[in-house]
Amino acid sequence: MKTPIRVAVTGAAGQIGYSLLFRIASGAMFGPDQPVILQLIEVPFEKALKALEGVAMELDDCAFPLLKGMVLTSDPKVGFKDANWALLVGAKPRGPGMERADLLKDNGKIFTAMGEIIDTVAADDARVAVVGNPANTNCMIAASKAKRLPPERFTAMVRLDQNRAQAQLAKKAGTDLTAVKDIYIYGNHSPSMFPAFAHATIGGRPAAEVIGDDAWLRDGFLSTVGKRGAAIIAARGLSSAASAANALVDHVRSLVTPGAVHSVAVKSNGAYGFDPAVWAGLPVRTTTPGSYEILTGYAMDDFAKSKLAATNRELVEERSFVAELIG
Ligand code: NAX
Repeated sequence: MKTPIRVAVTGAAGQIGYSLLFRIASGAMFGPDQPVILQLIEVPFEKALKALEGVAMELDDCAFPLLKGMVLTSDPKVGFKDANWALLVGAKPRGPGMERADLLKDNGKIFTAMGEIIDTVAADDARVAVVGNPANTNCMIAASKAKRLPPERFTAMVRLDQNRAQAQLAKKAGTDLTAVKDIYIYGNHSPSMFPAFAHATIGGRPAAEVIGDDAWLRDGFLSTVGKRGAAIIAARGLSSAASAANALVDHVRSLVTPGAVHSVAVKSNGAYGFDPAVWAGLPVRTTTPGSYEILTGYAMDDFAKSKLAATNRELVEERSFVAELIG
């Protein structure tokens, strides 16, 4: 039996948490032979902590053989202690009438503190995955506070966008989902993100050739994927949760699987013309478990370049709103 790994999850009593924790404890994230200890972090309010207790009771009731322990806490110093993975799901939601800049600043303060604490108390091999929005910028802020853990350990999730894009291409082409390959997300996790369809293939042929509808690819496809979160809120009355949790399982699973090629928001280091200091969705190949290289060889046409420039502008603007928190 392998040694259990410690997985810290913030926002554990929230919507995504409720779909996520059971998948982690079942082995879907780290594999069927990897025991886990869940370190569940919530805000210090009775309602949230009570709800967290209920979730923990249900986890007990699943009798997952891989679940070797749980820590329930509102103290991040306890929750992140010795964590091998820190999954940052909790964030302050945008309230009515709240400006985007204020949302960025409020979350910036939360992610500043988290970055500092993780850097101080987490395991030496700690990896961080940020889901809480605005995910790219929150991730950049947390990474900026780390002195011990290098920036490449901090990733943000754009996998939900990749999964959405793959599903839409399969639907349009009328093919099985597994026939769609090489669709990667560039830029921000926001409607400005760019799924680079020119590189996608369906059944081994260029997706554009199979679909034969360039206007749809440039317009309907991009807006459907970009506005999918809003469409789900309009239909369900709540934001995406099970699909977001599933995407985080995929994000981490791919990051611990050498050879996997997938979309992750990482420090761009200038790839594809992104500002070197922003965290941008990019195609990466996992090298060793938890480590990756950015794939820089995809050619971009003028249309793609204009989309990359637009999503980069948004990331740079987000960075400017939180400039005083970084560094
Ligand atoms: P919920 O509001 O259901 O749950 C969030 C939970 O986080 C709450 O229980 C809250 O008490 C807790 N929380 C807030 N601040 C915290 C802190 N500082 N420490 C610990 N816990 C804290 O939201 P949910 O639907 O679960 O969504 C969570 C986050 O994911 C949101 O920021 C949301 O915008 C973001 N999303 C990101 C996605 C992505 O692809 N990157 C997609 C789905 C989702 O919208």
